[in-house]
Amino acid sequence: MTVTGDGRNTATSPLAASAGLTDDDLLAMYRTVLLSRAIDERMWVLNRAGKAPFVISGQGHEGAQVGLAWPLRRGYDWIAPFYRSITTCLAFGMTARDLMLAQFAKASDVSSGGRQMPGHYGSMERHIVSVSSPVATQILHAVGIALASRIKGEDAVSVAIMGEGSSNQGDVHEGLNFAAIHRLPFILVIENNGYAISVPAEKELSVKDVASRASGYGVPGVIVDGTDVLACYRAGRDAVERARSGGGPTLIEAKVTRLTAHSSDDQQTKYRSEDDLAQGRAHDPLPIFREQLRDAGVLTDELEASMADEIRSIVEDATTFAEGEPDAEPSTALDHVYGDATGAEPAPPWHPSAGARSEGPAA
Ligand SMILES: Cc1ncc(C[n+]2csc(CCOP(=O)(O)OP(=O)(O)O)c2C)c(N)n1
Ligand SMILES: [Mg+2]
Repeated sequence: MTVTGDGRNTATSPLAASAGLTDDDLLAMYRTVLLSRAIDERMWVLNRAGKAPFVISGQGHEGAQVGLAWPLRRGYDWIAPFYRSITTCLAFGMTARDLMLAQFAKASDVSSGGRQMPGHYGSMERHIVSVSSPVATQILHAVGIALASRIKGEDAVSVAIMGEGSSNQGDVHEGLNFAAIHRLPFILVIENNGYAISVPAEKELSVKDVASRASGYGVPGVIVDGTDVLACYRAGRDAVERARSGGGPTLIEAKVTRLTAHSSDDQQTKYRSEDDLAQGRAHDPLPIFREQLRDAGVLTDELEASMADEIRSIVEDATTFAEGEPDAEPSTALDHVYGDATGAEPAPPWHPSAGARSEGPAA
């Protein structure tokens, strides 16, 4: 292992080299997966303790999310994520505090000032489009952003991310067709976990793979194993290069597993067999990635211990910090829902242009 003065590991194991990465990159990806899992698990504890009203989880999707997000340029490219995109948002620069502020719906929540449902992350500064509750609408936002990138002469890539159930919405046909015709710098990521709430994939789709639909738009459709982080990284990297260089859109379908119920309001043992649940657990990307890094000699006992300590303290800090932040003022509940009569409504408090705004429009 080659460690620089600032602690960076610049070594390149055969595993890292096979993806054009360094061991440091692999460790940073693994750390992101660990952090995402730890935050997610904490959210469930908070829910069961009566402190968080609703949790929607990314557990089981982390490997695909980290691999696919890694090749993007943070704060330059754009993502239009969905409610399971916790690892994607972390990989794209959101912090544990940001995610917890959203979970507790606090006034200082960067995603929406506590106005969105939990799990609906967003950050203007980081180019993360706020999650829309009606599924699949984000493809239209992302394709519009890709068109804007083209018109402005930039080379920013725009990515829409959703589940396989959502991929059946009409918006997806319109978005992908438009993006394909105009060869926009756009990527559609489908995280296929085999369920849309309680509906199994065979009752959502008449085909086995969502990616097979890509040919109907004349774009590449790529299927990737969501437990294989580096395969996801390569698929993401190829699609980003293609989009950035004018080659047009790609549809990537990552086969993942949903380790939790659909949300904290669901009980999946009502509709999934014990065998199905066990198969899902066997496809947990976290231990699979961990074993891969250990076998490659990239992850050592010492590194694991120090990462575990670091992550524990980050999650503690984020929880304590977010819980202690003030709730939004009830008098601001209707801000940004309707414009005021003068049209002079100030920017929302989480908007970078809002500055030192302290009070909402007159009621
Ligand atoms: C337009 C619309 N229809 C229905 C819903 C209710 N709903 C929320 S999540 C969901 C399931 C989506 O399944 P999938 O796209 O496979 O994503 P997953 O939750 O499995 O990750 C549904 C039907 C919604 N939010 N929006
Ligand atoms: Mg699904």
